[in-house]
Amino acid sequence: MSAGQSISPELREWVAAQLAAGHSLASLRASMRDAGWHDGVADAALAEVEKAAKGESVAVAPRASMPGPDLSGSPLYIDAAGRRVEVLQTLRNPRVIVFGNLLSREECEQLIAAAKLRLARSLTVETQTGGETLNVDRTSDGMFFERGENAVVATLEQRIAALLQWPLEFGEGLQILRYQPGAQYRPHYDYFDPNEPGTPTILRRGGQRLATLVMYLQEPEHGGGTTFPDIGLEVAPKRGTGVFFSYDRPDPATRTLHGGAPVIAGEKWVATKWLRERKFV
Ligand code: PD2
Ligand code: ZN
Repeated sequence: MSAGQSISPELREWVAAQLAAGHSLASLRASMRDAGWHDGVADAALAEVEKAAKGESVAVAPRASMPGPDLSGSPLYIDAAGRRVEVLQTLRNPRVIVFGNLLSREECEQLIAAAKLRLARSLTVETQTGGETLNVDRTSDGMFFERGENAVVATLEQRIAALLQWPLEFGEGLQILRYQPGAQYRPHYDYFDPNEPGTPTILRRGGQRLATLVMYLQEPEHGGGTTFPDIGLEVAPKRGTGVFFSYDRPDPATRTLHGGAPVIAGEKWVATKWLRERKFV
């Protein structure tokens, strides 16, 4: 088998889903080649899944747990690595939680100041290939911090891991976005679409995304709420607060479609933390 590529559980699942959806082996092989998979790996994955379909059952590990705060006892506050985070709103299905006092004013300002030096027009992960491209649906500017890149990022990541009861290493690097007037992020899902040929490549870095925490670092004067069209919810982008939502499968049935409404006046800054199934490398 070619160096650096192997049949991951994600690739196996993707191939099985495509075959179940009626795609031919030839079209799958072509999609996999376009997405950068070597022929040997593609053929081995196709053969393996075909074999499984004929007799042996393919074990799909159940998701043991999901990220999220401990809401037992309906707490108004949660001590997260020394910060008293407020629980302001909770929704069970889909799971959406609005937190207050998640970041101090100083932390928001420090994140913005450090991010400003590296801002560029936002890219999104391109699920056709697993690479990154400019996306017309997202007109903000952005950047990523490495995990633990500086003191404020490291502190915040420890807080998030404690609050959401999910290992720090399972989190992607923190993303910072700036929306100027007119900028928006059209409604989308944060999970990676299992039907896209680039998805197995993306999933090799830590599996699926399971949850999102959007934190508001600077509030605009008007507009810029985070919207959830399927459930008629709009979260106001108040500095220091954040909205958490989780999705236990990569499927629209999770009703986690969400977007950033256009900023009407002022500038909106957010930090986003995505949580994966496994260690994000
Ligand atoms: O900035 C937002 O409100 C927003 C909305 C939807 C951010 C994201 N998605 C994201 O970073 O995924
Ligand atoms: Zn999003």
